[in-house]
Amino acid sequence: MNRPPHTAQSLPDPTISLSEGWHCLHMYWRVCQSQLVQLDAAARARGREELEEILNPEADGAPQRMQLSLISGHRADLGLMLMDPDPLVIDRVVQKVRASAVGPALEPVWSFVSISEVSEYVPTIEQYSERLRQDGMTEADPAWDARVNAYAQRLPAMNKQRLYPEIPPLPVVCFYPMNKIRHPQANWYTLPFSERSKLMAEHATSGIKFAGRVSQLITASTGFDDWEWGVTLWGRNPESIKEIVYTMRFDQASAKYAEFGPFYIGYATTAVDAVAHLRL
Ligand code: 76R
Repeated sequence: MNRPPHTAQSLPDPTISLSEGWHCLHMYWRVCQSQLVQLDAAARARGREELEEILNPEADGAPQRMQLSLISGHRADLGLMLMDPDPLVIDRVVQKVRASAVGPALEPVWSFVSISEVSEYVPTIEQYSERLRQDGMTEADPAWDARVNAYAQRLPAMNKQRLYPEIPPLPVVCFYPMNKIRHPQANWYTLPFSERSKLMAEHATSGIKFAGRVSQLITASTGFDDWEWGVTLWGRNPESIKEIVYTMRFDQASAKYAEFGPFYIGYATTAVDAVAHLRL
């Protein structure tokens, strides 16, 4: 699932890689039965083998991250999340699927293009210290140094996970896009930074209660797709997904300012299992 970093020989074109972070694509296909039955048995067998190779995250030239899921419901059958410094390495996978022998039977039904980032609301060490002060702590407090140092130690690894995430070993995968609204009565973009920061701190406090049960990746898509962020959640079980999405709707940042797009819920799988499950 997680591959070692690019070698010097395979560094992406610097003009289309990011100064930091990776390109990300969420791609969804539906199996088109009327096309599938038109393929003869040899083409289907060849197509299955091709897919197992194209969708193998360990294969040479595969993107840095690639996770397959089986999607519930009629809107899609197969989901693929891809991340890489080079957007064309990501696109190559999609084109290979299309060009495979079973490509005609795999109808792309949705996709979402985004990039990883460190949000502007992730507190710097100074902002974190300021929050401790607001909570009534002072530098004289015996726990002050421990708290600030622990945050300073945690921050680089947390930022690395936001920019170059490892895919967590959790079986349930949920994806949905979201915006912060610009309604005359509730316009996120006219709030001062201090107010937005306060709301995001409340959001983080409610989210952190799910540590260990749900892992999240927020990818940014302003200028890349029709929504402003993609939310990828990995859950230890299905009910944790329902609980986190429900709970976080009560955060002021979501209750008042968020709107959501379609939700895709699926179960992490391998290429070999996906091909068998989809009866290709
Ligand atoms: O990353 C951090 O831990 C720092 C705090 C934090 C930021 C900056 C954080 C924590 N989030 C941040 C940014 Mn989040 N998040 C969502 C959703 O369904 C909904 O209501 C909204 C979708 C979920 C479920 C979620 C979960 N978060 C953001 C942003 C970017 C804002 C920007 O940059 O303008 C969005 C759109 C967003 C949305 N968030 C957490 C979580 C969880 C579980 C946490 C705590 C986890 C942790 O800190 O380890």
